[in-house]
Amino acid sequence: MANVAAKREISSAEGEELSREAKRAKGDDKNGEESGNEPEWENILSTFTTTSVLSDSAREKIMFLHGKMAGDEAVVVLEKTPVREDSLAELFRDSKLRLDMRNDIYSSYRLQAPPHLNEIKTTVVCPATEKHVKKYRRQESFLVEETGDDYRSVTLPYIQEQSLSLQWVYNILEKKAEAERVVYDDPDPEVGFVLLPDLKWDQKQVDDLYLIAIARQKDIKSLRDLSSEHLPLLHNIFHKGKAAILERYNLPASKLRVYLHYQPSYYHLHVHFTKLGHDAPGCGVERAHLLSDVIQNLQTDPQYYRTRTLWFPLRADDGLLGRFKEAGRL
Ligand code: M7G
Repeated sequence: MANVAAKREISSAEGEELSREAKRAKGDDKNGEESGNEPEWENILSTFTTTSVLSDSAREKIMFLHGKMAGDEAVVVLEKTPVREDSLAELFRDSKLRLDMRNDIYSSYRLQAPPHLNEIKTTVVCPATEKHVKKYRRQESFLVEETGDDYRSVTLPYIQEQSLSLQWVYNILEKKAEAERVVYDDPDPEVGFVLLPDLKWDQKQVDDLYLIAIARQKDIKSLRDLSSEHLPLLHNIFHKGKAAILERYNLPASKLRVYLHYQPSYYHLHVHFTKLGHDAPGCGVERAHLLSDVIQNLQTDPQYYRTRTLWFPLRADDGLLGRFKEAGRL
């Protein structure tokens, strides 16, 4: 039967305490310092040499790098994490400040925080394929119009040849990886799914909550494969996913953006749960399809996503864009 795994200690106390608690998603045991169960420090990046900066943003404080690590191609993403409300007292007490300038009532400092309050979320893909490198390279995008026929004659053959490996998805479904991070697991082979924190979320605060629900059914590549026969699965993900997030993070459904990507990067059905107000990458109208709309559309027309024209952005160097051009569709 379905079960909520490793319930979080986000308190349901009232008032200020509640909002403070709700903002702080304490790390899983694996990440939590108080558990005394932290993984060992390691520096697999000591051998990383940068080939190029794929993209970066000073405002978002993120940098995507392509390079080599012990002879393998690698992509590394470095992202400064937000200041956490629950660490403010420690930050003010234990930091060092160096004055940069003072003028009248204004002053500016460089603050050196204790190292554990100044971490950089680091994502490593190694060995990385050319497709990974392209995924992170800053590129101009083009909006593509795909009819049901285009999907079958252009897109489907391309994704059957070219998709990114789904090994990480199968590892999650078979509990071979990230098992301790799972928030909710419904093992039913038809309507079941695994809900867990997305790779992009460091789980330090609920403000940028990002989870994914991965369907247990293995033969649904994307939105395009959905028909009314999948409604029980979609309802199950929608309702149980929201309930699990309320229970674990104290975040109600009215604060959640629940959607599928089209095109996704990984062709195994999964649903994104992000916090409303958090500008998650890929949550724009050109790529995100609200699960509630998907359900309604399938209720109205069982073959909706197999027949309708769908629009989506593709980067300039995406092979699929080339196929649309060759087919005279762009
Ligand atoms: P997508 O819509 O296929 O593509 O979503 P996108 O990456 O362009 O959004 C796949 C989602 O799975 C993304 O939000 C990824 O951050 C997330 N993801 C990818 N990988 C390889 C992992 C992983 O290994 N573990 C977890 N937990 N999430 C992942």
